[in-house]
Amino acid sequence: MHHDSNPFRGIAATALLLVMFALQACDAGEGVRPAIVKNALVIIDLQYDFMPGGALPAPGADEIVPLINRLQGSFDLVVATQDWHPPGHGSFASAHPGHEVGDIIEFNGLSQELWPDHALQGTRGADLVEGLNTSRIAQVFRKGMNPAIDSYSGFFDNGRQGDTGLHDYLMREGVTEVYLVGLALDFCVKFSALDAQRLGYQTTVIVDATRAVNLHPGGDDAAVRELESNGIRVIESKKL
Ligand code: VGL
Ligand code: ZN
Repeated sequence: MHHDSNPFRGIAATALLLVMFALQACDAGEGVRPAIVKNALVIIDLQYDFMPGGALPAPGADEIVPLINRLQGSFDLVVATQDWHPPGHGSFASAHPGHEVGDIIEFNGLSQELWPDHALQGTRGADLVEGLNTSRIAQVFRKGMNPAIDSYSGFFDNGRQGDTGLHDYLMREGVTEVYLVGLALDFCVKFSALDAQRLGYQTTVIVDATRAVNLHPGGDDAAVRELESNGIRVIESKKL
């Protein structure tokens, strides 16, 4: 009998193909990475006022700039946020006579920590630091323009009324994974990461590329615990 005339060969080949097809279908199931993953590096508030010597410094913030420049090359897309307050912004202690920096007040129905004047539109303190390589930054999303509400997250204001357009932009670009770096870990990085996670992005904070203001001692450790307990990955850049 000739090989080619063996009918079992054809049946075996068909069965094998069916098994392979079934395995592939399983692969596409839940819990498996989608075939197309696009990641974005979101650089939060890398501005002079959050640098040592600035109005609201995060100690060591200058040290993360070269690292953030190096990291950019590992991502499909790079975007940034910029805190951008008008004079007399409601988050400034100076806008609330009788109160001082660090006080927590109720402001338009929300709990508001009071800050020194910072990130004033058009001032050098609000500029992104010159050491930051901006050649790959596709867009800068400004926040904190509404004097009646603060905006820690790069996605939404603190009352989740207004949004910056960052989510729409990332969706349009097909981004599924968000990596966050910048300032400050215990405020704008943390709240941006929590929103990214809630919005459905696979979310990672690269912790050595952040610094905290630590207005409350231990703010950085508390922030890391809160991020991790919300399912957000907190990694060191060397793990990338
Ligand atoms: C920030 C407090 C007030 C930040 C901005 O960038 O983390 N923190 N405004
Ligand atoms: Zn601010």
